[in-house]
Amino acid sequence: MFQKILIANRGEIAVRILRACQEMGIATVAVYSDADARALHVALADAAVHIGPPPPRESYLRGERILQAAREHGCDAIHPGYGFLSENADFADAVAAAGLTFIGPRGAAMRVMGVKTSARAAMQAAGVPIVPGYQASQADDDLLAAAQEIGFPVLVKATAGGGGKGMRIVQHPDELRHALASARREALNAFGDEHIYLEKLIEHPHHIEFQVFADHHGHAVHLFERECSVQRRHQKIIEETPSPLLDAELRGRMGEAAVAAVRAVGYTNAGTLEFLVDAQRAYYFLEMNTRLQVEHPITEAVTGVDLVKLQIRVAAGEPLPFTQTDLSQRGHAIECRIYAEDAANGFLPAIGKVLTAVEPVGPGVRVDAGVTGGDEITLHYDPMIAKLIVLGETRRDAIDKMLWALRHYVILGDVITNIPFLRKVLSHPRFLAGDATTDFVDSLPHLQSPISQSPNPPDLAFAIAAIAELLQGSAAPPTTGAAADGDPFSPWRQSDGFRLGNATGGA
Ligand code: MV4
Repeated sequence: MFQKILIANRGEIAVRILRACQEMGIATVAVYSDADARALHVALADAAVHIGPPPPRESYLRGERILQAAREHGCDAIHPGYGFLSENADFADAVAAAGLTFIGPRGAAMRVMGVKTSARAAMQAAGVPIVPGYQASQADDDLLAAAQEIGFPVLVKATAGGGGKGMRIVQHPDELRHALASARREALNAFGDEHIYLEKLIEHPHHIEFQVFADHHGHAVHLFERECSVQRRHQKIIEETPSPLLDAELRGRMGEAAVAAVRAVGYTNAGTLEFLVDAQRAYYFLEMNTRLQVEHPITEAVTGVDLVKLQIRVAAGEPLPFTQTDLSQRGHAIECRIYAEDAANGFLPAIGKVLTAVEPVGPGVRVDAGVTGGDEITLHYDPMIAKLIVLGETRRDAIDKMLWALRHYVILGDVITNIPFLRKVLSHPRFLAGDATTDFVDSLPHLQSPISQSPNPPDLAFAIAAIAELLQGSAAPPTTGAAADGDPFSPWRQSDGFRLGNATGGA
């Protein structure tokens, strides 16, 4: 097993990974930018290395600098978290070349999946259903002929794509040339690669992904699905498992396809197969994410598997401790992403300082937060404040528990949160019926109209308690001194009741 792991990330996921390391008795090294000198992940790590100014290009994306920090601190592995360097094949290869372990798949597997057309080809060869499409030629005339063959509407996609960039819906043959030109421009700008391909447009799909895991001994399993259809502009908002759309038979077939995909590319460690599922419940491979995902806790909740510990164990060469038949889904889990954004104002980031956060606590409630009282949400990074995860016996039970938890999550400060918006979505008849597709949030403009930000009576009680703490003068951490230096023993970092705003957030 590893002795010391460098965590090449920030925020809640860095804290999540630190926890797993601490439980396993593995020493930790954090990295941080100027913006994060006083962040929770820095305070909790055994050591921390400053890697540059706030912009990611100058800090969290500096692979060479981070690798150097790992070497200097005698780390034997690097966990990349999600985002930043997590799907950078060259970084994974560089870590391995330096004699350290990258906690994730090999660079080669990332490259196959990173190029969307090679992923489609690999999946087709493995017998995984892909969306009908065309990727043989870049010539406009060939693409037009192919689009006629596929049938309109078609979707133009970027070969190097992801996140919807370089994507164009084309309803009619006359629009294709123009769409090709603008998709190429956008793809070149975003990815430095203007290659495009065509797919048939799947209308009103569900977005359902499968968690997969493979070890270095030829074993591969799936850990069931996550329903991620509630999203806005390719930003997921609510995820749940099991998916209300799948029955045991379809779940079994999709899970088998996901495992076949993993085997076909010699994949190791944690990964996610994204599928679109249409109204007829036909499923199509969309893309593979070669990393741990933001929404991994709902899978942990229903399977009882700690995915981060498993990533570490598998990377260290241990075999998977279970087979497919050992795994099952128990209960129903939902995650809400708590963002500092203003739903009533076009979902603009509403950043600022979090004075005090009072997290909901109770059976089946988990908060993964990287931000605590006194921390600033800045424009440099994702404005996610925390992930709220609940586990209920049934879907209805989980929804009720989530609504309870959202009512009892108090975040005081300069930030506006999407909590009122989340409550509206969770109470909406279409969500309650399990009918939400990827266009659900955008199709309901009234959800985005002004929503009351006023807290309910239970919140008010928390707010008064928090203000009482502020009046005692204990809530604002010093801007210099122990906490500013990231001292983990600073009383400002204690969670034993010295601070009302529990700094530890966890499971
Ligand atoms: C699609 C699609 C419909 N048909 N492909 C969006 C991001 C990119 N990774 C793939 N995306 C889509 N591809 C076909 N052939 C609809 C989407 C899509 C979507 C997919 C998953 C989750 C949310 C989405 C929101 C809008 C569009």
